[in-house]
Amino acid sequence: MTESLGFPHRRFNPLRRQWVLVSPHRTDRPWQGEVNKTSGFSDVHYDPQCYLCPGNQRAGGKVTPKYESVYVFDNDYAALLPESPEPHRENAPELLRAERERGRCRVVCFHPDHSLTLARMQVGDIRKVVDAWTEEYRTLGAVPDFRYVQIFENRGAMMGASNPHPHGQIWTTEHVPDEPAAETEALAEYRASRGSCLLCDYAGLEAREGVRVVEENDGFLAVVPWWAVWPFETLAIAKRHLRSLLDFGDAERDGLADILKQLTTRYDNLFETSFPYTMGFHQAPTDGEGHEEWHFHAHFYPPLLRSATVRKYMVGFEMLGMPQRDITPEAAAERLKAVPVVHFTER
Ligand code: H2U
Ligand code: ZN
Repeated sequence: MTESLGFPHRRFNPLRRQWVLVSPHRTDRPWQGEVNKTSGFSDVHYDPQCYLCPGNQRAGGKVTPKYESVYVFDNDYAALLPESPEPHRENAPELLRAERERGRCRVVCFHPDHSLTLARMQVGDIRKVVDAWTEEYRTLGAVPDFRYVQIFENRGAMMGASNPHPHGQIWTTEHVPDEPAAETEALAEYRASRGSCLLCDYAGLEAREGVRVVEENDGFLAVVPWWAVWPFETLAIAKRHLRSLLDFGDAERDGLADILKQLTTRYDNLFETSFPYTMGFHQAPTDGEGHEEWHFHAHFYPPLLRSATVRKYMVGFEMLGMPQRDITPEAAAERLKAVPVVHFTER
């Protein structure tokens, strides 16, 4: 790392094609290594009030069955519906545009045990979740009207998760949403102009430089990306050029399960708390095109900055100008690498 990167500068995100302002001097203060007073974990394995625990009542009189590993159901409060009429207004002005958006929302319970999280689950059980995600991507993506399948997890109240029970969501839409649409354009343009894949090239670079690498296994490389916006943001990149979950072999499914376990464990260990985040996969749209340019990856966007309670706010300049971060991605990677690999609740 050159010393000049210790001063304010901006870095380019070639995947999203936007800049991030880096202000490293703002958190030059020594690291306190603060840990949380309570772990944020419950040891309640079954909560009679939880609508995701096996055998319990959900909204609208539905019952969550007594499932034993992974359970997927249609969201009772779905943001998208399979049928929705074309919004139509007589003489609608060009500046007041609307379009129909059809889709389907699913909820994925990762495990029947209420007290678990990805970080505290066995890799073999996370592998079952990977298999379920793959089947959901396959079947939802096969519907001709659905062009994108967004798999994600909101973890922790700070990120708006409504329930601590280990679960994620899948939203499928008629149009490719803005984030993956922007990435599709960047990946396609890079491939057209250089004849190689942006993320294959980037993963190679990160492996050589090493300073931003947090975790690695046979299938995946996890880094705090050069262009990270959130303090401890990470990007897990498939080592092979895999367009989507459907291109995964057995080893890569295991590799994804393992990298999720390792990353979430490092996050929890950082402030000895159940670390909040939004995590999700970006992969090829399901619009019937080949999408050779697509390269599967997972984004982790965690809000915490200095402790279990002090978070980064994306306000002011970030909302009106551009994203900004205080610690360098290299410093964040170093901290994530420095924590033990065993979960703090098991030590
Ligand atoms: P989040 O914790 O990420 O919000 O996901 C939980 C989802 O579960 C949420 O989208 C749904 C909510 O709509 N839900 C049901 O489908 N049925 C219920 O009985 C309660 C909540
Ligand atoms: Zn529960």
